[in-house]
Amino acid sequence: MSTTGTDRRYTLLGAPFDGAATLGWPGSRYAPARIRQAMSWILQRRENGQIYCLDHAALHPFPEDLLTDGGDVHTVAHDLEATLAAAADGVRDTLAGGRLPVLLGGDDSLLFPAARGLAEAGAGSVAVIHLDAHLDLLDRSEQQGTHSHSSGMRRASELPAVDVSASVQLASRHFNFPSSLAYRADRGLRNIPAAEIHRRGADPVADDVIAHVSGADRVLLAFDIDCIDPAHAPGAGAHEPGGLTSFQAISLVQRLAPHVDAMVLTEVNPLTDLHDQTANLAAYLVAHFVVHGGVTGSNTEEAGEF
Ligand SMILES: [Mn+2]
Repeated sequence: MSTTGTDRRYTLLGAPFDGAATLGWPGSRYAPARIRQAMSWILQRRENGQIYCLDHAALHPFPEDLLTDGGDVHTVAHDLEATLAAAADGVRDTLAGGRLPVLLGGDDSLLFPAARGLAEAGAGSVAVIHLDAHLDLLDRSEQQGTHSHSSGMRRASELPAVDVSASVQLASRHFNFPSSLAYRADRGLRNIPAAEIHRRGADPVADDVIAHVSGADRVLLAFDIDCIDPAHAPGAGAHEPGGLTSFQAISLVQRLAPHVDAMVLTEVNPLTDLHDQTANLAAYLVAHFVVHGGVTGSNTEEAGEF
């Protein structure tokens, strides 16, 4: 079970790389800069080490060092392997320094190094909570190779430390390869499609997920922005209708955050975005992740009556 407590602190790492976006639209290399810019709008609401969360009528601690910017990892545009290694090193080193990484892609090939970095940070098992319209379980193909943005979850699930039966995929929809179904069944990888989240609601699903991953020692939240409906997140690598609303996505992140040890947020694409709508949503997802995961002791009474 991941730790919760009062002293969790986060470091933002950018990975401005979309060289493995072998299908869909490239452009996520521009996301870290745009998400950081959107983040500054949110952070200016801090006062005296606190922020007021209107969703729960609560004051939350937000000390200066709750979220710091560790800069970009050393991506190498022509070298996928070097880029993935740099991202994994960044995640592992951040954890070794006692902080929790928030890795901003970049395309979804970065799921794999995020899982690897979390696995390498210590002994024990890792569960992955994977929010994505797609399964990303492709083994290999001529066009996409073995480590594209369609194979991140497949490669992560092959890491010895990853407990596949404690992992879960959320918000998938439409059609995928029958071989991916066979792989899921073979490995015991759970799937909660978007349709089920729409039926059951985000909070009951989040509670279910928290119970499902509770057997693992550490938990990765792998968030492909295309888990959200293109109406809410047009700046993505692909458009898959029927996705989560921005509210459902924020609700899931708020509830899951205390149980998560690292986050990777991928596929935000400023080149298909509309007035930075998706970069802004991504910044809010990160802000809710660190506010709700980083510190306990929020004071609802102090804020609740006004
Ligand atoms: Mn996807």
